[in-house]
Amino acid sequence: MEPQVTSKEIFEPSEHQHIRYNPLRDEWILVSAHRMKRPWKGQVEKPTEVNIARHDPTNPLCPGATRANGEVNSEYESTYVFDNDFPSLQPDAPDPGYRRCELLEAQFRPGIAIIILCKVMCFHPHSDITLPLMSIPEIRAVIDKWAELMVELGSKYQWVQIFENKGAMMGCSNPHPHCQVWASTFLPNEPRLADQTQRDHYNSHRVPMLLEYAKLESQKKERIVVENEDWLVVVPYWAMWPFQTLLLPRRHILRLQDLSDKERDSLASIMKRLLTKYDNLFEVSFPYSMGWHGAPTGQSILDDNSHWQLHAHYYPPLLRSATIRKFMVGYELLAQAQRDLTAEQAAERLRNLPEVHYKLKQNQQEK
Ligand code: H2U
Repeated sequence: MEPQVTSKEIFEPSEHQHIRYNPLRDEWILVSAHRMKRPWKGQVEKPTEVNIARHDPTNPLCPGATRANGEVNSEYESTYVFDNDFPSLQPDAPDPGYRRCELLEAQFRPGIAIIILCKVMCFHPHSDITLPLMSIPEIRAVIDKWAELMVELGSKYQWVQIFENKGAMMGCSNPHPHCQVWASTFLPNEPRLADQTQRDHYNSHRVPMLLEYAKLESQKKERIVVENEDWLVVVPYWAMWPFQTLLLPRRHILRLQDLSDKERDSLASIMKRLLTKYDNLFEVSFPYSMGWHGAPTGQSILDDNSHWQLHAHYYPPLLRSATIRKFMVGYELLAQAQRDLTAEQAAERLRNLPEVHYKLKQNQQEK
């Protein structure tokens, strides 16, 4: 016999457990916000800030430095892109071909060679700066370079994944501001799933899922962190990570390269505002993994991709302080994702934070 609901209390999402549906991944998240009330005896203090040199000639990502393969970087003054010297693919590795025997399958699309091209893109010549501390024109240069790489690599590769791992906590090996770009001849799992769920939604509603979602969020206003004329950032209803956000355009846009001049400027502005709030939350350079998802490219460019909507995911691991992170362990690994504070509570905390970076405020006070 199934357990029966016996409570006479009125349901409050911030008080009572419930499950929320993630339509992009077709999965459920357990929300148990009452757990935030449990006593916390763990660490809360801030780690001491490490001083990063503005220029270190031995750092392979700096202008003029020599990289692992002996190549010397140019004396770049804005963004700088180079082929990763430690790519996840060896260019001359033998093709496994298509193999299938019962439960052992290699190469999910027969006849399509698995090729991945890995690039590193530096955002700025200085190592002691991060995106929220860069100027709007400097961030705009990053966006323009992203769009350029999407066109260049998208002409050949079906999926171009732009992603930034920020902070040692996210496995980033170098503090110099940079992201990576991996282009592949196949759709990796996450975009393959997002392609399917968005396609299913479009087929039954005739409107792109994330366009409809952005409209809903901009009416409800409960989960918005920052917004402007062209963009909005929400803690999605189905967020897994405590301060996870979703960056969405207000109009239907397939890919980064389709953004207008004005939309690129407003994107630079909203990124700066969001990332400043992130840093201000625990007064630390906020770690995260972020990445762009847009309509597939390569041989898919001529297909009807109306179901796609460009968006960026930000997945930060921190929960309670600059050092206390959320772990996706026990229940998450073995059953399903679970979160303590609700998406609405996380959005409210981020929304109420100042838009002046704490480091700039400190500098002003010291003067
Ligand atoms: P991450 O710290 O986010 O991994 O980025 C640094 C990247 O830079 C990493 O992928 C590459 C590493 O392979 N790299 C080079 O391509 N050449 C070097 O000389 C050092 C680092």
